Amino acid sequence: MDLGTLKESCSQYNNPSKVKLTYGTAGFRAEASLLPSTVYRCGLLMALRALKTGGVTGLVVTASHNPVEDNGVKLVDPTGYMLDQAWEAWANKLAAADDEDGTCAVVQELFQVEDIPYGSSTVMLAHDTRPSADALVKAAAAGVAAMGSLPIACGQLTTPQLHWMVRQCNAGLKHKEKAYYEALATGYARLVSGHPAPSEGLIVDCANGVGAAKLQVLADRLAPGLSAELRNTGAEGLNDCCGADFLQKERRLPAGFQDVPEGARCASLDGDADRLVYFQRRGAADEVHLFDGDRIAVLAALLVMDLLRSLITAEQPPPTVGIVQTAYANGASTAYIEEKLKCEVRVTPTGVKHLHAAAEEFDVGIYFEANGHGTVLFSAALVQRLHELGDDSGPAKALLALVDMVNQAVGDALSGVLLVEAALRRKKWGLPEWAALYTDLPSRQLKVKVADRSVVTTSHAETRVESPSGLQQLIDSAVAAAPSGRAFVRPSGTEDVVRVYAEAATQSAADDLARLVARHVHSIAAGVGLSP
Ligand code: 16G
Ligand code: MG
Repeated sequence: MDLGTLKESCSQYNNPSKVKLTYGTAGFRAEASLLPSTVYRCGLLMALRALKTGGVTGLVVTASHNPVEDNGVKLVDPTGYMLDQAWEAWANKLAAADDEDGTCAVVQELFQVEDIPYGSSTVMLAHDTRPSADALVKAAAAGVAAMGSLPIACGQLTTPQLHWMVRQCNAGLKHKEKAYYEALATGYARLVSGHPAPSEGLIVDCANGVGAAKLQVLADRLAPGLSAELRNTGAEGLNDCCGADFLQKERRLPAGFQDVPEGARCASLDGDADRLVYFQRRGAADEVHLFDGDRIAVLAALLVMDLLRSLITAEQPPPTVGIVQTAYANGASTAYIEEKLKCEVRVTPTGVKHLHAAAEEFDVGIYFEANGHGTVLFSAALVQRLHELGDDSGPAKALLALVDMVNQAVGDALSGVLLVEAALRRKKWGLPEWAALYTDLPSRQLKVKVADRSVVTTSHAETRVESPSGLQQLIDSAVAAAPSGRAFVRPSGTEDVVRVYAEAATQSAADDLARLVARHVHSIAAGVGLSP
């Protein structure tokens, strides 16, 4: 590495705004004009990460479900998972460097502390549909190139597609975008073969995001096996009154859905297609019945357990199945999983990296956040066993089809659609049967603006407040007074707010509980951390 050349390159991407961005729940996210220096430095970082690991890494320029003016980066390790958490501190340190000297100093420190070999590596780059993408991808590529490494521009992709491609590439498997569709489509076809398609097609809200074009390719590939009508597929209006995040937070019909009939089976992706929810119009107004990530997890568990039940042989221990949720999971879903499915539930802090890690501890780890991000992971040992059972076993073949169809790197709305459609089809179910599994407890989410959200710290997978002192006791007494009440608060990792979640036996009790807890957060946290 030539320090002079590196310094020259870094000086092109200094941070004139002096706004210091930090790695949030899933990477960096901010108003797009603030991002070039951070994205450039993420290019440096991922080239170094690739050198350190000896694999290919990835970087996606996206701000997911945020408004179109924002952008961000998501970073992909050679496993296809998110960047190793231990390296988030390096990402922050690089992002905080004042100028080219500061940036070069962090790079040198990284080489030394992480004992990184000199050489050349490869970083795959992708982006969503935002107008700010081109300049930011250029910044990322410049960062990779400044380390003497090779940036590979993969163009517009959904976030999960790039995760999938990086994973496949490092496993020495077919990893082009075409191979992605091939894997998902053939997996789906094998899984539903012999199970007739429902008479009604699916209507999908694509959030005017990158998922629209990609789902269209998949649907064309599967036609007539998957009948899907795509809406909100435009170049304008990204995440604007549409998309999975809108559905989950607002619980009302997205733009462009006013004419759908009451019973129609609808789904919604977010802007970078790593979240999925299903929904159904309810009543005349724009109210919806939401089928969130918790419900998708339950459906996935039913499918997996049905197949495993017919697979299990006496001589071998049964595969372990676990469902991983966060505190946001509706209490009714948790009760259903534990009491009816008799399946183990793990609760982790919010953020895919936490859920994913916990899911890896099972032979089949099903993880979903209520917001619709999740997937089903299969252990290498189970996959090997399924291959051994091979062609003689229908359930083994179906499970292997599931392994191909369900993105093993990260939650993926496109493979999620196929998962839900296949599970419903195999059970001959429509939305009513799926809805009837359990009834969600009424819930409410609020956000509270405070001077500094970091004054709120939590423990026990975000279910208890550690500081400011006294806040947890107030939450406890508010919860005790609400019928079937539960509430928690946590600082957001993506917005400058503290989030409040409450659920209770009735909607008005959940609303009251959320409001009361929000007031407590406001009064206790507002003064903490403010200079006198
Ligand atoms: C990010 C996370 C998502 C989490 C959300 C929470 C990933 C890939 N995405 O979107 O898992 O639910 O942040 O946002 O990890 P919050 O911290 O603002 O509540
Ligand atoms: Mg997203």
